[in-house]
Amino acid sequence: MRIGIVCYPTFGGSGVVATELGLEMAALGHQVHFISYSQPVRLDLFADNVYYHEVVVRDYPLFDYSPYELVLTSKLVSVVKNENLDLLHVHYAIPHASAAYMAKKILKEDGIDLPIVCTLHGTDITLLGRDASFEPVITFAINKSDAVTAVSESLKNDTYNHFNITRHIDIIPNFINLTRYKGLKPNSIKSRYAPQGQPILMHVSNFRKAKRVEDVVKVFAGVRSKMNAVLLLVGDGPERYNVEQMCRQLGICGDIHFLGKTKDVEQVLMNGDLFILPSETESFGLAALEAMAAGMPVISSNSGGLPEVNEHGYSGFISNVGDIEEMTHNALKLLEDSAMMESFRKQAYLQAEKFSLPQILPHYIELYNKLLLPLEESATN
Ligand code: GMT
Repeated sequence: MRIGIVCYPTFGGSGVVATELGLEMAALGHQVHFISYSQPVRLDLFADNVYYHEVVVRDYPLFDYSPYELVLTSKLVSVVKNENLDLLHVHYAIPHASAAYMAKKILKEDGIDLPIVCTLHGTDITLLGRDASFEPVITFAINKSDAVTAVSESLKNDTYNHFNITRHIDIIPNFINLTRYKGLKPNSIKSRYAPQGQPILMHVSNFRKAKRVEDVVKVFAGVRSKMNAVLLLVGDGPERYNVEQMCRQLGICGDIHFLGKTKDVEQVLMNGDLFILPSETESFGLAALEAMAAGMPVISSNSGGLPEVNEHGYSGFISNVGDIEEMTHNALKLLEDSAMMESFRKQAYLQAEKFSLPQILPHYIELYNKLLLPLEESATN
């Protein structure tokens, strides 16, 4: 197959999933073309069968806002034609699905039939998509894609509840490449930030409001009042300043460390004991899955798709959004009982295995084949 993948190149989970999926398809011998405005963080350009096409938006004095979607559409048309792509898989509805639809229509004029797969990731539906300024376009683009997948049952339901969707949506959960974790051991991060061997609590996110990083700090403050521990905050974003302020107010700055963004999240996670993800909305929670792959139990909220990923009482514990008291209680329950912690560590990894690449990848391949088969049949007839 010759597949085009459109994604956001940044640290968000949708970009990570799109990149890992493309790299895996390339490893299986398919030709994969990534199309984005900057090189996706996880993209290995030296891997066989992998190509990258940058969408370059020029500034014209005429425009206050450069029309990225139009430039992307033209790029899609050009890459599909020049590279003979068989299908396009767009990740994140806005604006990728609508740009892909327009590209499809343009290509049709030249007799090219291009199937479009659209994967919904979360904020494109739960946040942006509901905005009246996007809603009609998103509804249309979802209804007109040839296949649509959502990363959790919860996201699928949200999509049906908030949009006038007249088509089938497949659920293909996010996945984890466990080989990235094989052989990794805790490294100097542990001795540097927890020199007395105290437990390390961790949180990884883009520090947006929806992540409720302040709740992470509150849970940590509760834990810290009962035992020696440190909190490592990984990532960066708009809420960081407020969170730093809060640490100062609580007088626990010395035990909270901001590590910033990292490309090496797997290695950092290997040093943690307990992961905290108290999000307000989370269609899946890839960060929780990554933590579990590193053998870390997860204390999370029950929002969106999190209960599908973090099994309560097995890979960790879930609580209502904002229930700091219960999250703190569950965190202490694990941290104070080493036998229980050990079982949960093992169970967290077993839970991650349910979402491992070999479990999930065949669903995408099956979907691609289903879309391509009718085209092959009509070409041979
Ligand atoms: O969480 C974000 O703000 C980023 C966003 C993205 O597009 O990467 O994450 C969404 O997609 C991830 C990958 O499918 C999911 O694991 C996240 O749960 C989802 N975020 C939200 O729903 C808030």
